[in-house]
Amino acid sequence: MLAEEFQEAQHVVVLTGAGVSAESGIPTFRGSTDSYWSQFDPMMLASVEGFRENPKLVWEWYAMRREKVLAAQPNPAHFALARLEGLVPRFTLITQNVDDLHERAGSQNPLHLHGSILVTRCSAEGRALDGADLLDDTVPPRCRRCGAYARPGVVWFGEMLPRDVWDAAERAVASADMLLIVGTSAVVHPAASLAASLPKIAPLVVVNPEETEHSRAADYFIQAPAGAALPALVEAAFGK
Ligand code: BV8
Repeated sequence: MLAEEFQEAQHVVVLTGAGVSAESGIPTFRGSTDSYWSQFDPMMLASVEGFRENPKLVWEWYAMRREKVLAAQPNPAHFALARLEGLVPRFTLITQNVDDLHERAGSQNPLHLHGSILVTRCSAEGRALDGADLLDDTVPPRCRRCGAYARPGVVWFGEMLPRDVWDAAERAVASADMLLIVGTSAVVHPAASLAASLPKIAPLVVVNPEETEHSRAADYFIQAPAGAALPALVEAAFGK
């Protein structure tokens, strides 16, 4: 049974997507409810071309999303994963999310495949910029050193993932004896293909209210919201 497999697992790896933050009130990537912004295609807004074509619109979309992240609180799903980390011999959290709710729930150094919405970078130099580095007489603000627009520190469609983070994520899944995939539609690559690195003997557990490519291949599919399913899983396996 799943609870026993959790108790015996030596290295549990978890991959999360926007669904784990849904119960914190952060719209999922494809499920945005916000009227004004739903007129735009997130695939366009979250792309290099989108920023090049309309830097002001893209900057304002991220500013709106950043406000939602700062106003949000971690939910029971985030807290359950933070508890699980201290209950298994080895634990690796990989997230596609650009929010910091895993960290605020107590997870130690999650691997952010797609960067962070809370980081601002120079669009030319790539370096992180803080307030003192910005000329804010334009929208987006500009890098004080080179004059290029500032951009969010996320990985856009058409951009490479940070090599070191991706390699660490692949190595973790390849050495896992259980992979838990929570709250992702499994359509974004290469994140979605991480599951293929899981050793055949290791169970794949998927938590999602909807079916996905991953759930169809799962050994255990828990069709429920993460905020309910994850605390129940940790309680059943460890009584915590
Ligand atoms: C790259 C940061 C090399 C920005 C994001 C191979 C095959 C096909 C396509 C490609 C491929 N390789 C590359 C591509 C192109 C592209 C891609 O994948 N396109 C797809 C969409 C067709 N990938 C890339 O460009 C990647 N780069 O591969 O580099 C390269 C370089 C140049 C040229 C070619 C290749 C870069 C991808 C990174 C994009 N950046 N985020 C930002 O956030 O603004 S991805 C974005 O989508 C978010 O990070 C989000 O997390 C992520 C994935 O979406 P999900 O997390 O799954 O969210 P979604 O809304 O889709 O689903 C939510 C799920 O939660 C649902 O299933 C829902 O049922 C569930 N849910 C809802 N409520 C709950 C819940 N679950 C649990 N509990 C709940 N309560």
